[in-house]
This record gives sequence, C-alpha cells and structure tokens, in this order.
Amino acid sequence: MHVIHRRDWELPERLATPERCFLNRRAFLGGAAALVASPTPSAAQRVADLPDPTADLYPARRNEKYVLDRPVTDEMINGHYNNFYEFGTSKNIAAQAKALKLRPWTLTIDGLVEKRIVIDFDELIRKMPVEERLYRMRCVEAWSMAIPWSGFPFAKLVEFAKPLGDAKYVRMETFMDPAMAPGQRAGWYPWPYVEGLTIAEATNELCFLATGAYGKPIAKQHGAPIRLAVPWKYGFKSIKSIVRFSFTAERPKSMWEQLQASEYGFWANVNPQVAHPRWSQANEELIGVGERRPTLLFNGYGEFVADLYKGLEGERLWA
Ligand SMILES: Nc1nc2c(c(=O)[nH]1)N[C@H]1C(S)=C(S)[C@@H](COP(=O)(O)O)O[C@H]1N2
Ligand SMILES: [Mo]
Repeated sequence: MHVIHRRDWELPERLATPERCFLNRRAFLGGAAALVASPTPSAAQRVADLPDPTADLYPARRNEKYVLDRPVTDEMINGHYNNFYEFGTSKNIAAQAKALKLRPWTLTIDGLVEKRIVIDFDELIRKMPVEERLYRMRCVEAWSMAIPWSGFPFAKLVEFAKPLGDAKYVRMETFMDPAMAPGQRAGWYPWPYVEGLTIAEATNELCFLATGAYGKPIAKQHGAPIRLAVPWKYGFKSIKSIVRFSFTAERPKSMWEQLQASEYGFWANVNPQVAHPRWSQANEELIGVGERRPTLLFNGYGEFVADLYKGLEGERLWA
C-alpha cells in the first residue's frame, strides 16, 4: 500500500528528507537516546478519544472554488507518509501518533488581543463555518500531496480573537507533552513546535485551519484536532495539533528557524527557482502517484497570495 516510487535520477532519501536528517544528526551528536518508539497507547486512552464529539460536522459541504490540477492523494498513502517529529522521525508515524490524547483539547488565544481567551476545541469549532476544500501541499523535501481538508478560514479565528491594532503577527504553538510524545524528550530540540504568519497572511482567504480530512475528523498523524493549512508555503509552516495562538508585534521565530535559519526562514513561500541550500526545488514527487512534476510559484496559488508580498521583495521570501 505504501507506494513511493523512486527512480535512479531522484535524490536519495537521505538527501530528500532534510528535516529528518538534521534531527538524526543532532540526536547522534548529542548522544540523545530520546527518539525511541513510543509505547503503544493504552486501550483506555483510545477509548477516551471516542466517540469524537465533532463527528457530526463531517463530511462538510465542499467549497468548489479551490480546485486541484491532480488527483486527491489516496487516503491510506497520505495517512502513512507524514512528518510529525513530536512522535519520531519516521514518515510512517501513524501508529506512534495514536498516543496523541485529543480530549480535553484546550486552546489559548492571547498576546495583543482585547481579552485573553481560553476555550475548549469542541466549543470553538461550533462557532466556526466548517467547509471542505481541496488543497495541494508541497513539502520543502520536494514531495507533494493533494488533500480534502475540512475546517474554517483562519480569518474567522482572527475575527473571534479580536487582535489589537498594534498586532502584526500570529504565533502558533503545538502541544508540549514529552511523556506522551517521545520526540519531545530530545532535549536539544527547541520544543514546542512554533510557527508564525503575518496577520495579513492569516486573513488571506486561502489560509485555513483544518479540523477534518477525507470527510471525517482529522487523523492524529495529520495534526488532530486542529492544524494549519497554508498551501502556498512549504509544508513545515503548516503546524499541527495547535494549542495556542498569540498575537504579537514582533515576528515570531519558528522552531525550524531556531534550528537552522539558513535553510528554513519565516516566509517559506514555494518558489521552484530558488533552490534549497542542499537541493533543487524545481520539481516534486507526487506521493502515491509515481510521477514528478514541475513545482509552481506559490505552489500554484499566486492569484490569491502574490499581492501579500508586494514591497517585500528585499526580504527572503522563499524558504
Ligand atoms: N507540530 C508539528 N507540525 C508539523 C510538523 C511536525 O513535525 N510537527 N511537520 C511539518 C512538515 S515538515 C510537513 S511537510 C507537514 C506534513 O503534514 P502531513 O503529515 O499532514 O502531510 O506538517 C508540518 N507540521
Ligand atoms: Mo515538510
């Protein structure tokens, strides 16, 4: 089922998976014995996740405005080719990610907002207009997928958060729980996973918070119960399993930027003409399809987002 076709002329996997490579090297150098397989989640815990109290929201009505130029990636393949470093460095992380405990799931909205909000995910989602959208996703490692996300526009969360006038960025944070997530026991790593957007980006119509995929609540390995989907940026920007949104005046520093600023910048917009320091970004492997295709500027979403970067040409906009 796990059909990843590789051809001679492709990058060997150790070069094409830089995020993992980097992690392994650091783990090795640091002598950290932390990245071990997670214990099997107890049956009691799995039972505690069921039934999902948001299941009735899916499948959501599809918004037909967002169209694909390729087939949707097979659900089984997509669900077994993931990056979720909190649970380890393998792409086949679905089994380990089952340890993710989904409820209660408390979200904090703070920083430069009218009033700090602490809200249960199940309560927040009932205030949001849930719809389905077909989006492409392009990892910085030169592979891509096409996913039927369900969720709501980030702009709706910003509306709900009521940021103050001096807020310019939104910083997002993943859960921090080393007892549950063995990858987080690697102490040399600047956990928790952090990402950031400008508020202008977050309120762009394409910017989406995904709570479902393939017509049901989002699977744990994809970042349940709520993850970002910013399809014009490299995949690492799309932070999983978010617990906190903070509105700030200063640009947040992402976890990848803290680790390796020369390779993973703040903007990280997809551009086939700007190579990663260690490989070309000119084309991509369509996971599960056995095909390589040219990568598109802004991952093909320029009509929606190019204007966001007018006047910023001096910045390092491309990963
Ligand atoms: N919290 C967290 N978010 C994350 C990651 C991660 O390891 N942890 N990996 C990122 C990377 S590198 C990619 S390519 C996408 C992968 O999303 P997918 O597994 O749903 O395809 O998630 C991003 N979000
Ligand atoms: Mo990625």
